Amino acid sequence: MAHAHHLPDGFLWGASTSAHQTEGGNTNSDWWQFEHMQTPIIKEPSGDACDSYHRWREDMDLLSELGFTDYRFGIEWARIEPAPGEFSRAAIAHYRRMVEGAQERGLRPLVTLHHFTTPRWFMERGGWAAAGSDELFTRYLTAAAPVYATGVDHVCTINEPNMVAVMAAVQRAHLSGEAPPTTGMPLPDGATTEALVRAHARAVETVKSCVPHVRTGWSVANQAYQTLPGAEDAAAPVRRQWEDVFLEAARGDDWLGVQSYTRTRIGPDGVLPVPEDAERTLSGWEFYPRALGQAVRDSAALAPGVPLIVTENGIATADDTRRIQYTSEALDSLTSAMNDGIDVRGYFHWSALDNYEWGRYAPTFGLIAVDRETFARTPKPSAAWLGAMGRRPILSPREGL
Ligand code: IFM
Repeated sequence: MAHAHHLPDGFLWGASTSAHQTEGGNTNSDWWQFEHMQTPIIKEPSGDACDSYHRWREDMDLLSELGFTDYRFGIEWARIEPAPGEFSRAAIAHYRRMVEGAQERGLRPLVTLHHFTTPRWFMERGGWAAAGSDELFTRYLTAAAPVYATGVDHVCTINEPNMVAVMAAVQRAHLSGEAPPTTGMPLPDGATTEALVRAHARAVETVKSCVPHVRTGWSVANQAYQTLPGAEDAAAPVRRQWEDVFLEAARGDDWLGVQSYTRTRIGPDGVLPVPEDAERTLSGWEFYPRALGQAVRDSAALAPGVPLIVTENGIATADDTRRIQYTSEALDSLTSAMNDGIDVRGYFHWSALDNYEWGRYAPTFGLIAVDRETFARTPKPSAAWLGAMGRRPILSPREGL
């Protein structure tokens, strides 16, 4: 039988957002450009998103009132460095105000430096795989150092590098006219993977040389792979290229971010589709909350001794009772893993707000609803339920999970 689990002192308890998905008007980014191309991936452009570039105070007020003690948000390279080597003091000051605003509200900021979007000029010169990309990234981080100089304990260098490398593979196929894979996603682009691993190592060095006390890490999109008997050969390259190489690159880091939503099953012919009878979420993924417990266990196995932080976990649904059910089961599996000795230091729900889900607004991941016309914010019951645990930091795993 599982026992009530007292969260360790200082356990981070928050919600997550990213710059591009919430700010609106991120016109100088590669994604804005992509959103205005003819591609079936894009159903609608991001437009004003949640207008959080202006309404971030309201977002933070709500999170703090709901009981959260931590907030993960991103800063936007495309705004901070609108042209190569040209830095915006106003954008840096904006993000500095956000850090101070979080502190004033009792929210500890976890700041993401790169979350899928880059300046247009960076993509036009070849993106991550082009020579010198790591140099450019570190130059941006040095210029942005005033943002995280004080009041920030945790910095995430790169969000989901494995998804960035997969998107690079998709883009390459698109440009060269190759047929997209019929099931699942392609393997990550190898050159992009190598460049990101290098960029992360250099970013860690740079951030620490600017602000030595900051704890650096990166956040990997964990797939909770389940290999069916006899499918080991098919699974090996997928697991290695999609996940293990990115987890191994976190060895020696201050922490490793775990982002988990669902599981991925692999059969002898490769990644299997979601079972016919399974409940699917609005993003099309299998409703499988216990993926989180597996995700932290798998991460700990590949990066032994590195403290873990769940930097994203959540569900796209229009039925908030399913969000509560999902999150409650996910937390049960997390606390079971912690009871088994897995070192987890925090949990951030994805997402604080209903936001731009990379091509469309329909998959709503938010604890807080956002009116698409007025931008009015309305916390859902799940927000009060989850936030309250921040004030009463005890999670009770139910039996049998
Ligand atoms: O919205 C994304 C986020 O930007 C990265 N992790 C997964 C989320 C849900 O798809």
